[in-house]
Amino acid sequence: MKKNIQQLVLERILILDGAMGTMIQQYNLQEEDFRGERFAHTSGLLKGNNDLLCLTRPDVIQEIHRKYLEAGADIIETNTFSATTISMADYQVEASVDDINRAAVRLAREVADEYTAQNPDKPRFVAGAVGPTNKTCSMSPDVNNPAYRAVSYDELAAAYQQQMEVLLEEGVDTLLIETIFDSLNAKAAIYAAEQAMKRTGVEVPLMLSVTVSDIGGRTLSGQTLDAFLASVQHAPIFSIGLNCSFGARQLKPFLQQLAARAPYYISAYPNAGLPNSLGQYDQSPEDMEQEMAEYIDEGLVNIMGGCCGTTDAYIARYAALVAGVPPHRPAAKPDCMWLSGLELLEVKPEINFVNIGERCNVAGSRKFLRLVNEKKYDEALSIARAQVEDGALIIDVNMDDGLLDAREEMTTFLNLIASEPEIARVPVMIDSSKWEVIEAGLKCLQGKSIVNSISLKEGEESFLAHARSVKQYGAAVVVMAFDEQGQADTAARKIEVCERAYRLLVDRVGFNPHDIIFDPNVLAVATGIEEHNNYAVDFINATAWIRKNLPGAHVSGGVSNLSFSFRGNNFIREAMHAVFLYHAIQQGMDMGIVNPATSVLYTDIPADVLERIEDVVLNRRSDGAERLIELAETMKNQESSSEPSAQQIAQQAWRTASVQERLKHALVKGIGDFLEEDLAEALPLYDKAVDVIEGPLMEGMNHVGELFGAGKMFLPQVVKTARTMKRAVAILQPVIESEKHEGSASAGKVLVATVKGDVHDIGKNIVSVVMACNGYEIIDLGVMVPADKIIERAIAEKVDMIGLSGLITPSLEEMVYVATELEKRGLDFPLLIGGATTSKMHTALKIAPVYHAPVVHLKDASQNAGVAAQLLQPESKAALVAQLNRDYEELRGKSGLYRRETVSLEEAQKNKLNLFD
Ligand code: THG
Repeated sequence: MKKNIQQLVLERILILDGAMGTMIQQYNLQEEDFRGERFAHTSGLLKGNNDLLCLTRPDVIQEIHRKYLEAGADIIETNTFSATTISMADYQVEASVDDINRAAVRLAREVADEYTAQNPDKPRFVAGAVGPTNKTCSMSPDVNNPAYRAVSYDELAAAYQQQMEVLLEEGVDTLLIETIFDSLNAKAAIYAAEQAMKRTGVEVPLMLSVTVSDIGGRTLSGQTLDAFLASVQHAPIFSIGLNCSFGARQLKPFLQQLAARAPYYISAYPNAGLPNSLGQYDQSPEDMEQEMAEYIDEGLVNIMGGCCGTTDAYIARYAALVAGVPPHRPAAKPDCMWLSGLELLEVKPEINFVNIGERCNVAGSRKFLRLVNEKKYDEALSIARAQVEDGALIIDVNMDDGLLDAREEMTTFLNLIASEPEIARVPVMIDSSKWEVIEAGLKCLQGKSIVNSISLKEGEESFLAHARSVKQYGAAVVVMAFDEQGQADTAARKIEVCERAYRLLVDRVGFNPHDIIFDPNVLAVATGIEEHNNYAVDFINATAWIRKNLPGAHVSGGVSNLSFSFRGNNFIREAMHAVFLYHAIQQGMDMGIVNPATSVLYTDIPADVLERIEDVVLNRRSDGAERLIELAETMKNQESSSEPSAQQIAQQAWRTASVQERLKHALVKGIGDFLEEDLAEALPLYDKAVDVIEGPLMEGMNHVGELFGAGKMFLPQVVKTARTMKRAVAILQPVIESEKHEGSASAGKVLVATVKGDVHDIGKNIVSVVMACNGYEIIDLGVMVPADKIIERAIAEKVDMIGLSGLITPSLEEMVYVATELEKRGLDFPLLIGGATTSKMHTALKIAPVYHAPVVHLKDASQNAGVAAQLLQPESKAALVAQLNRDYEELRGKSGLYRRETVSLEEAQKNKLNLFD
């Protein structure tokens, strides 16, 4: 029995063919060859339309296939990269796409089967090649009209489906959606593939191959590879990989990134090196072979071939390379929700709460409604941008208004967002009660978004249909606790509806449980109607039950609904939200639609106010509502008189505290407005500017850590404080510079960088400041710095040592990698290791052993200057190294113990967010 691709890929690395274009060039074909008889009278030039050769020079195409099979290719690609009506329209031959695809498969199939027959132990396969087309679905080709699109999702999907149906009918073994440069195009192609498989009844594995467009490793449409993985997560993917872009060497870091995260087989078919000044690829087969060998050695690939510039001479070298080598083992499936905009958002348990910005909602903001009505989209976009700046991890967009064409407005606004990288960074929640508006939104977003919402309101049939559709578009979903009887208001009803919806989604639709978000209805309390008094408690109780009993599912809600009765009194409203979240998050509410600009923290609420609010939210006394209204009235009266309001008092009181307290407060609350004046006041009180950082600013940051650990702050608020810290350090920087001894020689040269994969730099910046203060010359490479760049600069600048920083756990691996690379290249820069996730134990066990030069772990910024000084003098350096060796030996001896400790260390890290990377 001939083995299929799924069986063979388990056994060995499969070989894909090389470029079609490079091979065709060798035949020196002329315009007449491309035209043949069939297109003799077609207007315009046809030379260069390679896919046409399937009809006009089938002999050439088949010979090329044969050469690749002869070279050992297991899989050959049909010559159909551009065979869609969209790409062929440029040549006015779109009427021939069916014939091209049909002929292309027959040519490939025939020779592949011939080779299989010769040697049934090495079966050959045909991949139906599907290119990206020449149009992009998530960007505007018109600079003056960013909402414009040259092609729609529906047009693309239809064109792809037409091509794929023919490919499937003619018997390809797999569909290869390749050279993906826009994830929305790719999603349309995936959608089309599923439709085509349904229509033809032929199911084949789906292969995807992305091309990265810059050295940052993003697609042309701006997504990171991690974000792309989220975008296509819904598809039944066999393999994913990279092609084109660069040569094998330059592609490697991105392939590593992909292989580490993608739960699929991995493919790679790079170009033959980088193009020379003439745009030709001239890397030799030998050189490419060597670079591809690294992929194999590092266990990165399952399928490998070649793109631009490669020929059968390149592919012929692969067979010996892959012989007997174990293929890549796919990464585990994610056990959390993945969402994406341009970047990935992993909703992991460590993120205790994901806040979704509520302000781009025509029903929830008068201002937004007015701006959309007046078509002032720039200002409307500013609302979105402000929310992201304020820490919203997702933004909700709602255009449901009786006087608006919601569908059109949704499309326009989402298209506009796509061209604003600071906004498009985050995933979108498409909020509408009209299905056609949701569907229109889904067709605009390249990331993995959230549909808000579906429900059982109209019964099971329409619920299932909508859920299936959401799944096919590749989105997560909010399920409102509604059913045929209406809105669930008691805990029991909420639980009943959510459980029923969960079973339908998981059992009947096959929905990924991590992609389900229940909304048990946040309803207004203290309305004066007694039946409403227990609404918040019911929500919180239902939340606890859902999180315990419906594995994987999340809980969210529209938090501002809670306080509708207190419209006009924002302090009370925000305080109610803070109280509600404080209790609901403890019971497992892990997402919420909120105003991200809210500034009231649970801990800010004066005790008397807190008591009355908790009475209401937790329904602790029957007169709770009255008493809160009473309190709100007095606050309102104050507001309406010329006296400052209680809210203003609460907000301004801190300005009368000592300067140290003010600085601390500003940090904790993320208020940047008074930094200039407060820092100016603080400076004379300290010896050196850097002491202000090490004193009150640090204290503030430590307090943030405590609040976060206690669940009294959530991540975006922490991010806001971090941003304030950065601003404070930036204000102090010039003072620190001027305090350095003028003209004195530099004590030494230190290169600092936050390692690849990590964007945190507050700690690194503080270290830089402290060291600069001590007379060191700092070369700061910033964040996300790959090993290569660190090493190149260290050599070029002849630095005395390298400081590596990182806040997140994967940075530990990356630091080991940097050390390994330093060792490989025979270098001996001492390494300073610092950051929240680093530890002396990890340094002793993992980093120091791979590198012969000194590797020193520093637990905080204050240690750096001293250690650096020691490293610069031979005697003290020797003493330090001896001490390090003793310490590390001792730690390694304890490593049995360490294994136990790592668990608790990791646990500890989960609960603590140390800001000093
Ligand atoms: N669940 C889900 N989606 C939702 C909700 C929900 N989407 C909409 C809404 N509820 C959540 N969004 C908001 C947005 C704003 C307000 C309340 C909920 C709000 N706005 C001010 C008001 O009405 O007083 C308007 C202030 C202004 O005009 O600026 O309170 O529950 N899944």
